[in-house]
Amino acid sequence: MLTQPTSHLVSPAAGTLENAGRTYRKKLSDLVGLYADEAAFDAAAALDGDRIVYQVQDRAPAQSKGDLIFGITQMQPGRIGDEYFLTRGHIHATGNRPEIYYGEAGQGLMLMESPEGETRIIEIQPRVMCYVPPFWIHRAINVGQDALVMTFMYPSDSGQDYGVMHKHRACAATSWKTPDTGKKFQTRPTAPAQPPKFRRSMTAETANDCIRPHRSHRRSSGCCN
Ligand code: S6P
Ligand code: ZN
Repeated sequence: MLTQPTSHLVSPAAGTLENAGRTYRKKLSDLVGLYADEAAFDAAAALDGDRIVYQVQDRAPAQSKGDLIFGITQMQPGRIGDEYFLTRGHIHATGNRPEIYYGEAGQGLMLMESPEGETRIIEIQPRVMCYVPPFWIHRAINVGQDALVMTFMYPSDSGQDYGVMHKHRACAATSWKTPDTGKKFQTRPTAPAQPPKFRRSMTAETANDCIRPHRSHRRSSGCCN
């Protein structure tokens, strides 16, 4: 039987998608291990662990290969230590599945890391479309003062692998403020704890720069939302 066409009003101001199939939210307390400054995270989580960092609404008309999942991500502005609020980040479980993000409101970054450890950053703002190619780890960051709202769509059989962020540490996919230099963000050099098989090399320099102690042993984001 054919799936029926549907229409979905996007509200950039509210960060919502009309007639979405599901909504989930990530609170600060859900995001243990994401931020470099663990003391700042612990303090913020103790103070207001229920604070919503981001909300996702999406619609999956059918799970079958060949269909699409589409939706909206609304990220609140904020920082933990010097880092802006960010999403967990993932690679698609079916690695060769791409994704499109489209800026609706606010100012953000899409941080991407290739299987070779190359980092790319695309600035997101209203009406900017960002193509996340197959096999690239991706994570969004709200670097603005207001909510960052992006719509997205990707093949329905993509799936998400969140474990990749722990396994590969994905240090490159992190940003922080540098008020002294006037830069809005920087990225950390890629430096996995144990270089995954597909990485070519890791220098002592980049290894030393990977200062983030990961907590994958404390809690894993798993593959569920
Ligand atoms: C899924 C797509 C988005 C993200 C959402 C939250 O492939 O990229 O729906 O799930 O932006 O990010 P994350 O990393 O917490 O799933
Ligand atoms: Zn994705």
